[in-house]
Amino acid sequence: MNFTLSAELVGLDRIINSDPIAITFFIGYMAMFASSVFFFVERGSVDGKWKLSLLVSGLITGIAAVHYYYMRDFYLQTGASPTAFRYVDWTLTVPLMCVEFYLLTKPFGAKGGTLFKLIVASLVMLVTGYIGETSGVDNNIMWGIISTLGYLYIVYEVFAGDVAKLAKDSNSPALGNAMFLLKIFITLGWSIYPIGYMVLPGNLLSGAFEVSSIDLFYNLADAINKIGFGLVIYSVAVAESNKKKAVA
Ligand SMILES: *C/C=C(C)/C=C/C=C(C)/C=C/C1=C(C)CCCC1(C)C
Repeated sequence: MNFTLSAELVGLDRIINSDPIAITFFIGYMAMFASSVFFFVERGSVDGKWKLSLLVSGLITGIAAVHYYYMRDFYLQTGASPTAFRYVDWTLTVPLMCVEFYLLTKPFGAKGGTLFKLIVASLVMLVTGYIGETSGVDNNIMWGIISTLGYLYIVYEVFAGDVAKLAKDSNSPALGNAMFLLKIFITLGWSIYPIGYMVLPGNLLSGAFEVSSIDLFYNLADAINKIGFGLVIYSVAVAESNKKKAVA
């Protein structure tokens, strides 16, 4: 008998023959999906003012799950990087992470202007990053540098700007702990992305890894940053809700 494998089966076969990148697209999809279910369900068990934060956490992983669903198929069928899907996903989810910083510090006086600046910085970072990834060998270092300026602005806001000041003045140990962890996420966790980007041909780390490993970097970073970030928010929400219960 003669078999012709459909594109889908060829893709699945590639996974079975252990293509680590394909596997991380699968795990990424499932982990994002499961995290969304978790955040949406747990929304019911925290205090009123934390429900919005958990909703946003669930939206972040939910939006990512949908994009991973498509990115996984795209990768399986073409073997290429799903760059456009990736950036559409980030353009929605990174501003939502800025919203999380805003919601955390809002009870202590955060202003809409701070949120606006964070969102503008994240859009500068992502739009110039996308141009860099798609504009070819000649200019990707330059676009990468402009993108990094947007990134550094976010780091500045969280370490020394309005977000940092409000968190400090809040006198809330739960918020203090959460901010400590979120700072680790945006410095160490988020730095995986520019490292991945530098693997592009013509960039600073080109040749150090296979170009295709850029997806491995991005998939790993997304799982850490989206799910981990959400869990930190969840832990403050639970701690603050219990505190209130104990007082009552
Ligand atoms: C859930 C997705 C997240 C948290 C994505 C974050 C993405 C970045 C921090 C990307 C940063 C980049 C640079 C700082 C320079 C090179 C281009 C980028 C866009 C990869």
